[in-house]
Amino acid sequence: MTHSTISISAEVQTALASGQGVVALESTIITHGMPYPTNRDTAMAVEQAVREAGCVPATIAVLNGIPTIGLDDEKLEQLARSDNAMKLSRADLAMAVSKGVNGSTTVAATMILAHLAGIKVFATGGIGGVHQGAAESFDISADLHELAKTPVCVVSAGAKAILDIPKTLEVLETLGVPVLAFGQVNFPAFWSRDSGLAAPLNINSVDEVVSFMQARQTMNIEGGILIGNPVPEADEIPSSKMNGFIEQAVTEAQEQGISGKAVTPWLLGRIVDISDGASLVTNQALIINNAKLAGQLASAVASL
Ligand code: PSU
Ligand code: MN
Repeated sequence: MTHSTISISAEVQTALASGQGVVALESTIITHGMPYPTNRDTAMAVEQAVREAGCVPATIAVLNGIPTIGLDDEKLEQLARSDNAMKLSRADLAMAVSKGVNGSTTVAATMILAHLAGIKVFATGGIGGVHQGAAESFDISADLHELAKTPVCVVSAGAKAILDIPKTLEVLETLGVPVLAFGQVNFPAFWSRDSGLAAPLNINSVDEVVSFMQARQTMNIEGGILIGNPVPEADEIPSSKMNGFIEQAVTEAQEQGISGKAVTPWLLGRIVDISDGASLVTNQALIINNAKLAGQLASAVASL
């Protein structure tokens, strides 16, 4: 079913038309964030968590050049097995379309397509941000600028500690992106609940987020919102433990000259190895946890 240039699954279209909650899900985590079959199993568990919250999941990717909103199990399986999908952000999204190839969408590209489809809430693991050593490398994810521009509420577990979290928060402030920690004072750090830094804003319930979104709307404030939802305590790896793994991976990446869009996938993969698989288990748990909250939020937004 096409909206001239994009394909929206029948289930997602029906949900949008009937006022049921829809949660957008990214696909770079599937193609570049986790190994097969953990990537497929996680993607399916995340979709299930959205359904249990009474919403319809809309995993987003570009398939044979067509931006596709809502993947069935067969397409999800194909994407999870593929090793040639382009990693697409704002800059390269249109190239996958014009070349007619497959691509997975990062937070930035998923926001663009979610907004095009009329989806307001999106669950991911962690956003891209300012990388360590950015003063030299200038490596700052396009996710941050997208949050400033595109009106989608992104539920994340914070920013990965492979990034420079203080600088990431500074850039988000400069860009006017609201950063809300959910249920705690500090901004979460992906695998760990606490980044050691207070979040700029705090909220304790889904209703509070909805009121905040409504207040922004009445003042015509453009752009998205970032929610930092801490990983459940039982699944976290404390930062004291995580920091050693991260330091080793970041040093190795610099030594090996890993650069550009390869940096995030490389570091994530290396940290899975160094942590003996523990980071992957936590990664799965936190994204499912985000899907649950995003589902509650999407239901509340849809019923307005
Ligand atoms: N979080 C994960 N795995 C990932 C990513 C985030 O656990 O693969 C992806 C997201 O798609 C995010 C992207 O948007 O990494 C950021 O990449 P870059 O730094 O190149 O913008
Ligand atoms: Mn980058």
